Amino acid sequence: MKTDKQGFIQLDMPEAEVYYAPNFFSKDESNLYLQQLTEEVAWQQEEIKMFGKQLPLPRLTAWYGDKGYTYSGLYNAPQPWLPILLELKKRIEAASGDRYNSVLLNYYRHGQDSMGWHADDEKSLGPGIASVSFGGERGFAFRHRKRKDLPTVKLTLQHGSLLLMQGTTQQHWHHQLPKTSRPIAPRINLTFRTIMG
Ligand SMILES: O=C(O)CCC(=O)C(=O)O
Repeated sequence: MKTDKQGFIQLDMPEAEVYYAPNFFSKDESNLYLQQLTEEVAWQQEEIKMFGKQLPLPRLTAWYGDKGYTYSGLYNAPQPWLPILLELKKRIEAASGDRYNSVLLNYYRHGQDSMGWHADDEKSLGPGIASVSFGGERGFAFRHRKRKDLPTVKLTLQHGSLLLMQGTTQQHWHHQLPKTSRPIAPRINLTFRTIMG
């Protein structure tokens, strides 16, 4: 691992640009953001069609920003930005050098809420994604899409951390947030994105 951007660790991943800042937000700020986001965001229980059945997503979600977005066959109509989301966006843009026009929020109620292996590689998405975590610490993993010789890269996403996925990361790597049987506090994740066009 090497440090490149100030305050970030660069993960050792070929064909990717992934940077992690475990304490991007202070503990006090993080506690406040966690509480405000829990209360202010319009959390929804979405369903997806799998194996011919409508199944609830294993997490609550919300989509805010300038543009709508489709993933896993689900269209997300954008809700207008909340002041707290604009405040977070500004701070993250200053650190990452990218600009975002949308944010997907995920609320993981407990260890059985999760996100399976995927890449955020839709054609309409810009390459820079900034992922912010508040609440219970969860494991997170990257797996190269083709090279089986490369090990899975694992990290723990801390309360108040920022993970930047840039460059060709989504083209070459999948990521996931696995389930855990450990008792775990609720967690909120925000992925700031750029929808093009
Ligand atoms: O909750 C997380 O850290 C993962 C979120 C994620 O992979 C996504 O929104 O695409």
